[in-house]
Amino acid sequence: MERTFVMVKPDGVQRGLAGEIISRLERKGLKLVAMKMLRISKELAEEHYAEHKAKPFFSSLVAYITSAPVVAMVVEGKNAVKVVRKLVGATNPAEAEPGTIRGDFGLDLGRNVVHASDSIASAEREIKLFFREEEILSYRRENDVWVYEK
Ligand code: IDP
Ligand code: MG
Repeated sequence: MERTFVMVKPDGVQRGLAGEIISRLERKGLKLVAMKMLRISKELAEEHYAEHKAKPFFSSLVAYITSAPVVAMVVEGKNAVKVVRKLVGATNPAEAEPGTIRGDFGLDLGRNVVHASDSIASAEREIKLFFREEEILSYRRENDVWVYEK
């Protein structure tokens, strides 16, 4: 099974959308295997968004993501990376399709409510940044026979 990293950003937590976002992941059939609430440090933010270091919005992005607590998760499922990116929607909430998290809950590029890994390699890197191996749970879900054909 594939794993991806999902995070309710500070605006999502402040606006009381953490439960709604977790609920959408659960309803899709995805399995939560790790979750924590934390206030991201400047160092962790810079590492997490390292690919954007040279971008003009980098310092405001770091300020945003460290401004208040976030809810970080590891989510597991068939094609989890791609499926979660679809649920999350386009980066700019103004362009994200209705029905997606960003399409339903955001208006501004700099306040787009949620993060999700964009590839399997990013997922592995981001999961390691936020979780120790022992914080990721391995457990059986009895209703998986109703989620997966095999
Ligand atoms: P993603 O979150 O959809 O993967 P990325 O291009 O990886 O999008 O950008 C990371 C985050 O940086 C975005 O989610 C958004 O919060 C922020 N961001 C991206 N582009 C801009 C911009 O042009 N202005 C302000 N913030 C931006
Ligand atoms: Mg990205």
